[in-house]
Amino acid sequence: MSVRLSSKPRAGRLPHLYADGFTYFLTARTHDQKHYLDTDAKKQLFIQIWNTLIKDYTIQTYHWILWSNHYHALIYVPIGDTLPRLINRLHSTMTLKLNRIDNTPGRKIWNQYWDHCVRNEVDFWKHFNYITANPVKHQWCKDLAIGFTYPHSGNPQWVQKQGTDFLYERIWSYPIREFQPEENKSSSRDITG
Ligand code: NI
Repeated sequence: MSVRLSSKPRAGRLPHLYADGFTYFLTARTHDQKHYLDTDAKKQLFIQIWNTLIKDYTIQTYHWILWSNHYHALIYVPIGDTLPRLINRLHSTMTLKLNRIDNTPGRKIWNQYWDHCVRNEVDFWKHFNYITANPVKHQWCKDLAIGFTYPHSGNPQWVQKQGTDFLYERIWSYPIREFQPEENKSSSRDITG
């Protein structure tokens, strides 16, 4: 396994280490958690850019969910270095496009992002389930079954591929209670754009 520096260390900043061939759980928020992605069209734009970039970097998406003010993704990253590049390009492109749409040049859209290197199967499924159940957590719905239909996520795709029983079984096997990655800021990165 090779480990790379994601960027040259700069004064006052620690170098970030990203290992090759690992699964990462990613969370990023908008600046001040404002609802900048508040329409379906803006969310579609994000998804379009995301799909293009992950193809470029041969990154694989296991699960994802997009809200108007943040997103989560569980991804496989063959070359660790490409993770910060993906986020930089995603965020800068979205910033440019949203500011063009809203006629707000120079507006800051994104804040920090958090990444977590998934270490084992239990960790993987807990993060997977965290995304699956996210529509309930964020009170989009009360019932998990309705959460499976949240359109801006991998949920409908997983339902189509494996069925709802599979998603229930995963949650039952790897409960997400007391698991709150969004509050773990130990690995947060500052990012511009
Ligand atoms: Ni969330």
